[in-house]
Amino acid sequence: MQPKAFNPFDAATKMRASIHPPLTNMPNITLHRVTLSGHSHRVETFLHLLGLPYTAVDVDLLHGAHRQPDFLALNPFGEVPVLQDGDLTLADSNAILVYLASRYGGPRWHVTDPAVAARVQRWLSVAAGELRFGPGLARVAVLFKKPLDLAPLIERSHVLLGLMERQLADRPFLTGDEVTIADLANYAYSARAPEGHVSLADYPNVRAWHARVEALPGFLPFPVMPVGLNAA
Ligand SMILES: N[C@@H](CCC(=O)N[C@@H](CS)C(=O)NCC(=O)O)C(=O)O
Repeated sequence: MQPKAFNPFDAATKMRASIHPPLTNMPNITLHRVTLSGHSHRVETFLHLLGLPYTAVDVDLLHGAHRQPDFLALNPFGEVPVLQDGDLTLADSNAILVYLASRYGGPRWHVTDPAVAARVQRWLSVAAGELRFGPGLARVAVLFKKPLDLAPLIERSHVLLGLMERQLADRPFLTGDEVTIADLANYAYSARAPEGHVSLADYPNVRAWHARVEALPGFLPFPVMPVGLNAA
């Protein structure tokens, strides 16, 4: 019997399938979210960019729905977003981004190069740290009239934005030439910094990066609120 001729296309298809198994069933995804939450937005916009269908459940934070036993069973931290994919329940926006990228993102979003993956992680940490407790918290203080001392939050936000400005001086996205989940994670709270009285006027590279993220096919806009520097 003749040995079967090597077909590079078959080999490549098999190799790809072993890394990214084809979706045999459409996923059954539910996103528990708040539309004004930047943490929710990063996940929801990624679902749109990936073209994944999902059911959205609005969690009524104002009336404490996130402290009820049914929600705490999904996330004991009592925070949105929470994503359910079939039997899997995941909390924490950045963890969800990592999951979606590796489960559904294909080579476009699933970073395998160790150095690039580390750079992505570094900026996910910034999103969970400096961004959340700088422009994120300043916005929360203004939008939800929280009794927080705004001045140090504004100061902290400008330190971060200055750093981002320099980072984006010679690259289109935070980690290099390609968009990654790190850009999605850092977008909403930096783009809406003016809602917390943090001006973006001195950060042209940051504003150009926002525009690049917004131009991604499928990008879901994050609401603009008439508060802070946006107030009439
Ligand atoms: N580490 C969490 C933080 C999420 C978070 O802070 N969510 C806010 C809304 S933006 C929340 O649910 N807060 C509940 C509360 O205020 O008690 C993540 O990345 O998902």
